[in-house]
Amino acid sequence: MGLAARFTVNKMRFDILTLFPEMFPGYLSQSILNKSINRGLVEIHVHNLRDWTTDRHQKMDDRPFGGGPGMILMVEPVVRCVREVQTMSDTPGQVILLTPQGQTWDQTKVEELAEAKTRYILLCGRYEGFDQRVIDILNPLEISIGDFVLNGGEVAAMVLVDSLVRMIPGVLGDEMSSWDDSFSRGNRLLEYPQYTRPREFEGREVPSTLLGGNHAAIERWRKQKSLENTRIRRSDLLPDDEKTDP
Ligand code: 6GU
Repeated sequence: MGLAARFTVNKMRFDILTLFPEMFPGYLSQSILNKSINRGLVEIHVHNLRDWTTDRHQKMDDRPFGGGPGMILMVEPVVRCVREVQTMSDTPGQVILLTPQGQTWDQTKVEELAEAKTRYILLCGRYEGFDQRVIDILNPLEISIGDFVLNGGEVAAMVLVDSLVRMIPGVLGDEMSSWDDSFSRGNRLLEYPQYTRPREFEGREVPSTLLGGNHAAIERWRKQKSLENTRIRRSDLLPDDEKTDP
């Protein structure tokens, strides 16, 4: 397949639905992302949920039935917004609701989703959450970025965009491949240590193997350090055949 064909097929589109659209321009101007947008590999559209309200005060939230603290995002403007945004391109796209109640985002999910879909509609929550009927009607994929609570889904939406965009062929440049087998499909090990000049600093020397020019030996050293690092810090990431001590 030619380059042009590959890049057309893999173009990603994100529509971000939020009450705080002003949070995004700074993030979107970041180098890798901005370059990808300019090269036509990614399109990102940010929409203000408030634009889909119909009442005079642009009311988006209300108090929960049954009482309790906080405010709930109302079903009507949210559903109207998602449906209308879905018609703005030729595919409706995968609706993703950012919520601490969701499945935890990890590299396996990044890769699965990047392979399955090219358009993503990211719905950012605020306050105490969405009216349950938003979920019942839209049947979104519910995603959390970890077991902690954020003030809203916006930062999480940026995390999803950032990790998905790296999967587009051509975004990272030829020298790096996000699809490298040893670093994907849940087989990810932690990185090996890296060094650059000077060869000695405050009495600490660069490991001699890295200075020797024996590429097979360097490869072995790095693999060994990766495994060692992973065993010490994140043994949960080790593949089964590496789980016992060498
Ligand atoms: Cl996606 N949203 C919020 N509000 N908190 C979170 C989260 C999302 N993921 C982890 N914590």
